[in-house]
Amino acid sequence: MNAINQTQNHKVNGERLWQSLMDMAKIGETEKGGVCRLALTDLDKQGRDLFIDWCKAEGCSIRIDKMGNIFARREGRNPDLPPIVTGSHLDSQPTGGRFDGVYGVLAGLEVIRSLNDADYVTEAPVEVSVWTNEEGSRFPPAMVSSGVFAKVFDLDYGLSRADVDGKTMGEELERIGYAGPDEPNIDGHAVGAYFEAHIEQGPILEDEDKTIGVVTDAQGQRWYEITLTGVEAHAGPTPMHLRKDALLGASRIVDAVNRIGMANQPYACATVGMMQVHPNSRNVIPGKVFLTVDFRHPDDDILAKMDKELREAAKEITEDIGLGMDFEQIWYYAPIKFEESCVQAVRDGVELNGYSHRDMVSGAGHDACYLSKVTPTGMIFIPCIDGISHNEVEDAKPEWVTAGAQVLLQAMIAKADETVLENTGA
Ligand code: HGY
Ligand code: MN
Ligand code: MN
Repeated sequence: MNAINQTQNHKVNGERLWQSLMDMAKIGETEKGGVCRLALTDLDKQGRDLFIDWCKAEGCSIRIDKMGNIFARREGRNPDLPPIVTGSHLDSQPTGGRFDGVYGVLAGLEVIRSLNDADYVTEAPVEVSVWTNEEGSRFPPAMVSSGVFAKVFDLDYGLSRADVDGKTMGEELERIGYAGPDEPNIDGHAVGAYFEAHIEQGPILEDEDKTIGVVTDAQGQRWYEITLTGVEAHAGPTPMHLRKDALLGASRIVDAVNRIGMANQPYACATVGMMQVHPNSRNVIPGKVFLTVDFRHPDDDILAKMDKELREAAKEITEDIGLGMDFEQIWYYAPIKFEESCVQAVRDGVELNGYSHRDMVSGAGHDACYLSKVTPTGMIFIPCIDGISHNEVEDAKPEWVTAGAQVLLQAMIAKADETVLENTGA
């Protein structure tokens, strides 16, 4: 009997998980039924505190590292084995939903609760992690703390990430009391394997009426910050041909970004999500515009081609109008392939429960993308209603929430017991 079959008697409690999701959603809840819990705000602290209280009630020990990453640990029979870790993030977008990130954290807590219900001790320890600032909304880039843990970024880089008001992650971690003592990297904290459960944040699973996405890959990303400088001038007396209108330049770049996305179909994603116009006064020709670009593609060569096309377009546009330009790529990671034994553990868990499923490439970035650089990693997707996410209406069905946690429980036990099952030839 292989490892996953040993787990078939263990069941999660879907109602309990759903209730925890709804309780957590009260923290930072918005009028439209979503959440706004930006990284390292007081509301993020409240969510972290609640999660830690729930974990302590389950007998977990708690570790916090210098990036504020939280690890709730349930001991196994063999403390010398590296823990099998699951988790995600508690920070949200400004108009975020009740499931993005939170689902993976609380599905992990449900694994702990279910193991306690069954009074079952795994061979390896099990941990649930909360990664600081996954969204990269308040402090760009995204996934910065799992990136420090995976040694993609150094600690100083991580702590120095600043928001639009100049507040750094380091300062805000101190302020909310989550600047932990532990080294925030894989060297100081071995991980045997990592699983992350997450809503798909797109329409495929629901469209195909599939309950689980077995995530095999994640697309790569490139993020840019562009500042265009023209000449502020009076909107009345300044003739059109003498203007150096920074917003005209920005609008042409927005159109170029969209054209590059459309020209690299299928799969390319191209978004300008943030723009600041200065002085933003209706009768002043804008002298300065800041905008962001988010490119994604599962093929690294095409992502590089999109990068080249953007640089050429921006250069041509700014020369034509006579604008200054500061163009910076602030973040890049190549497409990710998740590790076969973890993907198989997810697939086995799905088949053991008879859930409908399909393989998927993740369109979104997740902390699992960086964990995959330092430990065997797999992801489990569940559908979300109309595929909508990063939106206050984000929603999921209780049966999907339960199914994803059930697969996570079985994959975690299979991995945590792998050594003992191998020795007994199970
Ligand atoms: O942008 C992303 O893919 C993720 O939501 N941070
Ligand atoms: Mn997320
Ligand atoms: Mn997100």
